[in-house]
Parts: sequence; C-alpha cells; structure tokens
Amino acid sequence: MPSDADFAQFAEDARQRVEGVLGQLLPPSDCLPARLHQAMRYSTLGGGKRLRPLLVYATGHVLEAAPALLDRPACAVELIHAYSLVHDDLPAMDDDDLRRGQPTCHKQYDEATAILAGDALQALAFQVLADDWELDAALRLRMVAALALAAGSRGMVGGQAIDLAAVGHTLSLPALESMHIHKTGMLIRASVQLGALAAGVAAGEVHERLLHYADNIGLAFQVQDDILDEEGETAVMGKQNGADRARNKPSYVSLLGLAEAKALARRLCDDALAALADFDGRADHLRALAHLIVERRQ
Ligand code: GRG
Repeated sequence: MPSDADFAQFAEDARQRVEGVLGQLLPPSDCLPARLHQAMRYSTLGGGKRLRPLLVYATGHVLEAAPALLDRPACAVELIHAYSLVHDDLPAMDDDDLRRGQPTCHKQYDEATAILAGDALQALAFQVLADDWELDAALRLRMVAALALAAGSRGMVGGQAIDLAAVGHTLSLPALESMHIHKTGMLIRASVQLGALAAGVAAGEVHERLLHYADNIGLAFQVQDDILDEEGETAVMGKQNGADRARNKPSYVSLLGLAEAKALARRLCDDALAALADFDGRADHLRALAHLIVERRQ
C-alpha cells in the first residue's frame, strides 16, 4: 500500500519531469523574438502546483503507461493552463497585478506581449501533442480533439465568458456549477483523458470511472477555490484582489455559506473516491490528489 511518502515522491518526480520537459519544449529565452519567448517561459516555468500534469501522470500510472509517454500530454495541459492564467490576469479580464506572488505577465512585460505570449502558449500546447512521435497518430488526434474541446468556447473559454457576464449578478447553483464545469472542470477532465489516452484507453468502464473521478475533483477544486477566496488565503498567496472579488462574483460560499460549501467539497471528494473504489493500489496517487484538492490552502 503506497504511503504519503510514496505520493510525495511521485509528485516531486512528476513536477521535475514536467518542468524539465517544458523547459526543453519552450523556445529558449534568446530565440527571436526574445521578449515574447521570455514572457512565455516566465509565465510557464515560474511555479504553480502542476496539478493538471500530476493528474496526467497519476492516471497514466493507474493504466501502467510508461512515464515517457505522459510527458508531452502533461506539458500540453500545463501550457493551456499557463495561457489561461496570463489572459485571465489581463486588464480586460481580472486585471491582476500578482500571480503566484510575482508580477503578472503584463506587469512584468507589457499588455501586448502578454496577449501574444498567451496565444503562443496555446498554439505550442497543440504542437507538442501533434509532434509526439512516441504515440500512435490516432491517439494523438484524439488528444488534440479532447484538449481543443476542453480549451475552447464549449469549454474553458466559454466558462470564462459566462463568468465575466455573471459579475454583479446572482447565479443559481446549477448555473454556477455549469460555469465552473466549463471554466476549470473541462481542463481537469482533459488531463485525466490525456493520461488515459496515452495508455491507449479511450472508452469503456475504466475510462468512464476515471472521467467520473475527474468531474468530481474538478468541481471540488472550484468549491475549495471559493472557500480559499472567502478565507483570504489566495490574497496572501498573490491573487491580490481575490477576497474582494469573492464578494462581487457568484461563488459557492456566497450561495451556500462557508460550512455548507465545505461539506459540498467533502462530498465531491468522496464521490471522486467512490468512482475509484474498484481500482487497486495503483490508483492511490489519484486518491491522494483528490484529498489534496480539498485540503489545499493555496
Ligand atoms: C482567459 C481564456 C481564459 C480562460 C481563463 C481557468 C481560467 C479561465 C482562469 C483562471 C482564473 C482562476 C483564478 C480560476 C479559478 C481556479 C483556477 C483555475 C485557479 C488557478 O489554478 P491553479 O490553482 O494554479 O491550479 P497554479 O498557480 O497552481 O498553477
């Protein structure tokens, strides 16, 4: 039975792998146009929990995929995530000065460079998958399609549009849930999907259970994010106006209250774990990630 120490080692190894491969896949800082490439590297290599890559590696581990097959899928989801944060921080969106305790990309560079860096990070994500010669072409195509769906107007970008339109309005619980499923849940689902696809698993009972797990932790992640916003933790970690925004934006805490939001996060975590009930110890890293998502303080 893997222990907490096994998970800590797994997470450390996975973070080192993905950061090493990202460092190689991103154009070097002196490659022209240098300022753009520096902004891309600044926004991708400057920290973060690497939750989505961890999900790719942990899902691949369940299905006994070789870690080398998971590197590019893990990088692809992180590149989409990095692009979304760069654009989310822009003045036209959340207008944040700090991200992960450091100046946001448009503050460190300039607004035009941040827009272009986000655009280029998104394009690189798909190039990284398309060029993955380790993987069968049909699987690569499925990965590209899954990631494109998760990132686009029927996924993350659509969720962001709903979120922006909802500021200052009251959303019902189902509407709030739908917004989060699109904005953050679908990229979390795609992370698990890409891990499964790298192992050659594209359908069937195991696939369905893994997606059920992903959908529950995706929502749990967002509920916990709202809880942290309410408790002011994200403000401490550098999301400068997080606590203020929590008051203006619809959130699980504003709709349910803090105690009920915490109970919901625990229920979603339990449902995610229940989806893995028939899996053996190889799923323990996924189980640990579900706990981490609802117990995290940043
Ligand atoms: C602008 C196209 C576009 C999309 C933006 C996901 C998203 C949509 C914006 C992110 C803004 C945000 C703070 C959402 C709340 C949940 C979330 C995704 C938090 C940040 O993700 P973490 O905690 O970040 O995984 P780290 O820093 O650990 O990588």
